[in-house]
Amino acid sequence: MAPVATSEKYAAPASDVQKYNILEDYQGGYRFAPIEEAQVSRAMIKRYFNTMYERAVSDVVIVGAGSAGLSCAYHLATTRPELKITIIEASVAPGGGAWLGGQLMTPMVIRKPADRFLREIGVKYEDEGAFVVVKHAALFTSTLLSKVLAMPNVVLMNATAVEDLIIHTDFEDKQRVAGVVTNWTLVALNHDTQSCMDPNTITAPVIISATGHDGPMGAFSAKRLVSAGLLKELGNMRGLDMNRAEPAIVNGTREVAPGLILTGMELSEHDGSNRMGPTFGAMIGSGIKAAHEAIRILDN
Ligand code: 48N
Repeated sequence: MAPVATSEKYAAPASDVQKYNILEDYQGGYRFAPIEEAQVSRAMIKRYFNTMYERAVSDVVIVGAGSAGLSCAYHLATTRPELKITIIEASVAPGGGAWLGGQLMTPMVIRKPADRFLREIGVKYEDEGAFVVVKHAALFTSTLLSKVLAMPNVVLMNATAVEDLIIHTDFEDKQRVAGVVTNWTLVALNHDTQSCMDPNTITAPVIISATGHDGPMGAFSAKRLVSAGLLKELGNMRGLDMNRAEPAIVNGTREVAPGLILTGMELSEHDGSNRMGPTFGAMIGSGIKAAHEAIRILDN
């Protein structure tokens, strides 16, 4: 196969895409199309910083790409494909706590009626009556993640931490969450080791925070509401009670401060609701409810 001139866009037209047969190519000495290093860097730089520029003003920012944040993003992006949805995830690897079921065991339990969502995104499961079991939590999370990332109106900025909220005060002294303050996570974790490393901002009329229950970076927005004087104190997540916890989280998903919706386990820290342990139906239901809350706010 003659080398492709570097100026040409090397993308085999769909009709030519055939199964790779490395042995066939290998006979003549396996070759890639030639490239200059600068082309690789510029391909990344152009796209990444264009996205940052374009998403400096988003319609909805979702903080946290765990099961609640991703379920919310999926439902919002499919329901309202015109919305510019920007997901900020502190870890390099999105997915939060949904890569395993519980105690490092891999199957994932999802109580009905949340199994409807599995059928919607095409994840197979075993039906156990009151609940279903996905053979590996990573099957759920990777499928959901792939669907969310394939949506043209969704952008994921991972390895990026929300390190503050933008809170505007109007002339009547009313406060509203109006965006997020971000930094690359490695920068956010090293403010004490380097001189000032000022952050970036993303403004949006609706922020949905899904940063999980308490932990090094967890319950971020709930805690910030307290330190910013918008919430008197945290309710603090209570002990495990599956039957109380799951409906409380789904039914409690709401706009907790003007412009800020809490979803998933972050809500348990805000409200003081119970935890449910290794069952994930409420994360799906809460994420979907948060999407509806966001639409309600945007449409009013
Ligand atoms: O998976 P999590 O932690 O949070 P949820 O609410 O999506 O799902 C919770 C669920 O996994 C459980 O905890 C289960 C049901 N167990 C309950 C129980 O009883 O123990 O995802 C939160 C995501 C993570 O990926 C974090 O990295 C990210 O949020 N994150 C942030 N991203 C950006 N900026 C931040 N400040 C930040 N803080 C957390």
